[in-house]
Amino acid sequence: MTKNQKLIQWVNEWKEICQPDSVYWCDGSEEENQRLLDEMVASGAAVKLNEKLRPGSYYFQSDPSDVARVEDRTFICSAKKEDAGPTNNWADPAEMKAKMLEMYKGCMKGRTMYIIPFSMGPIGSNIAHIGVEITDSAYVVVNMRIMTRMGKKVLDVLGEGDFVPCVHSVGAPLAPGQQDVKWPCAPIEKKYITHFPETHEIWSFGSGYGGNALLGKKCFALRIASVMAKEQGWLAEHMLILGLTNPRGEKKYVTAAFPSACGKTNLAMLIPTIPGWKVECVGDDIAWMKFGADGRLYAINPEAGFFGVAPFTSMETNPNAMLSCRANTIFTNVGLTPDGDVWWEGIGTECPEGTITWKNKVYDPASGEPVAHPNARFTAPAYQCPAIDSDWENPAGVPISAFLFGGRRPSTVPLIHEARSWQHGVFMGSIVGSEVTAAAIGLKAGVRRDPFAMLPFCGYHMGDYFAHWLKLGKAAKDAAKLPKIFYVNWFRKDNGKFLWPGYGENSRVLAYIFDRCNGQGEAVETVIGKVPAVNSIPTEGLEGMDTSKMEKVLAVNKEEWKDEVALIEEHYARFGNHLPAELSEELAILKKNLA
Ligand code: SAT
Ligand code: MN
Repeated sequence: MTKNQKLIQWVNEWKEICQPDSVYWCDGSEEENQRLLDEMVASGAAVKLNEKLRPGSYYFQSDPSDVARVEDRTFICSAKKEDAGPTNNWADPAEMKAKMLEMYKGCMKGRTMYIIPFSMGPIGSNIAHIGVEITDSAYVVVNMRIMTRMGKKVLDVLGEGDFVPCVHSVGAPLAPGQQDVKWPCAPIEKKYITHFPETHEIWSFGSGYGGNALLGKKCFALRIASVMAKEQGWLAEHMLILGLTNPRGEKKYVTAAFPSACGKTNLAMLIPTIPGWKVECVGDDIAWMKFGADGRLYAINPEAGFFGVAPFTSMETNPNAMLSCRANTIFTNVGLTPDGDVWWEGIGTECPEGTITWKNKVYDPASGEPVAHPNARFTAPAYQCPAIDSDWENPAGVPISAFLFGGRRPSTVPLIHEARSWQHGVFMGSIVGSEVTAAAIGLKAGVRRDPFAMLPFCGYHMGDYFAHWLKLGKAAKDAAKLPKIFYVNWFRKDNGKFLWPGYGENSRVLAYIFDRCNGQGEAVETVIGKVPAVNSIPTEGLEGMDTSKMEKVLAVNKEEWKDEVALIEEHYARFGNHLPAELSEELAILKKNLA
């Protein structure tokens, strides 16, 4: 197994606290995986899907109270409150540990404690890091096996080395003889997703769903990794990574950060509409980046699978995602059809009669309730994606030529604009935001700022995070080798109608970005940065697009940007004296340009 004393001792400590019936070290093998799945089918926790329609795939329904990440139960427990910053929930680490230790006491009674050694990133990559998750959920084990590299091979490379300890319990001990439920979890007020940034620890209690429970993803690869990245001079970002090849066979990689509901997974797996271009996927959610010996930034996808939103994924919107989950996939909270396949809203077919909803009822169209929960997910191995990049597991990573930021903005923000400098690009990242409707998430309607799309994922003070980005740019051996920074907006509207078709047509914007990175493509200086000359984005074959529409989608309206400045000032006020002077300077430049 392992000779790692820290690991052995840590597991023993938690065994004493949680009092499981048994402790099981996961080896990551096919046999182990199949046994756990068979056990869950036998217990009623899972349904095996039709082997002909959906080979090797399983179906789960969560408890109706446990369906998504719980941001208001998520904490950054830094020693000083100030270090968590205004965008995180903070709690005192000693108090939080004392409270949670009480909850962890005996929390695994009647259950197995699984030990999951996992690598975020290709095993042995110098950008990768190792974690070990303790959990009492077999569902977590089988998901972690898809989402990470997991098992014995990880212990082998870990040796006596260091790892990020991740503790997870569903918080539902079983009394002797007590029958388990299909999806054990604790009530909302007992759910805690906590991070201890100084000691790089993660403690999670009470939820079995997604990022609350699969601790390698948001908890480690973003919140704790962002802290490690600041300490060690690299980047842990909420970004997709894609490879772009032009008709001459030249290839470049770009990453992109968008708030949720902006089509990030769709962009990661996009099928270009412009002839001769190719997009390949390295990752759809997270990028870890370090400088290589040549002075360029290299990125790896720390994950090994996709934890994708199912509803409205279809052969129309994202065929590569549909094909990624054609087999060997875990489906959670979608519908189950009478022939043993899955169904969800927007899948592109009629709902078969007799389909079972995520709430385990026969679907009744008259009920007004959906078949799939809006946050229903598929967990699918990345290697099954037809567009997976040949270098997606390259331990050295892929060299990044451009960063894209974006949001959902019906007005103000043009289809694309380019930063004048790294500092200006950091300014762009810091003001990322999406328009939300009041109904959607119970927020005030308007622009919800989500800097670098990291709002729920930055493990420390967001102002210090901006400073880290600025510092990283200054640390570059050769500034000319830093990625160029662009801001895109696929969602601009005119008279209530989208001006840009989006989806595969976004390849036209990617082609322009590619050319800019080659010192080509035409840009004009505006008050907000460089905007393409109207004819420099290829629009041949794009129905309904003409010069006047292109002018509208690229327009920079000074009055709109004056309103935007007021909103940026309000946004920046939150960061107090942690806001880097360079960003105030960029805002001042924008104001001067608008005067
Ligand atoms: O549940 S996850 O955190 O993995 C996905 C998401 O909510 O972004
Ligand atoms: Mn994400």
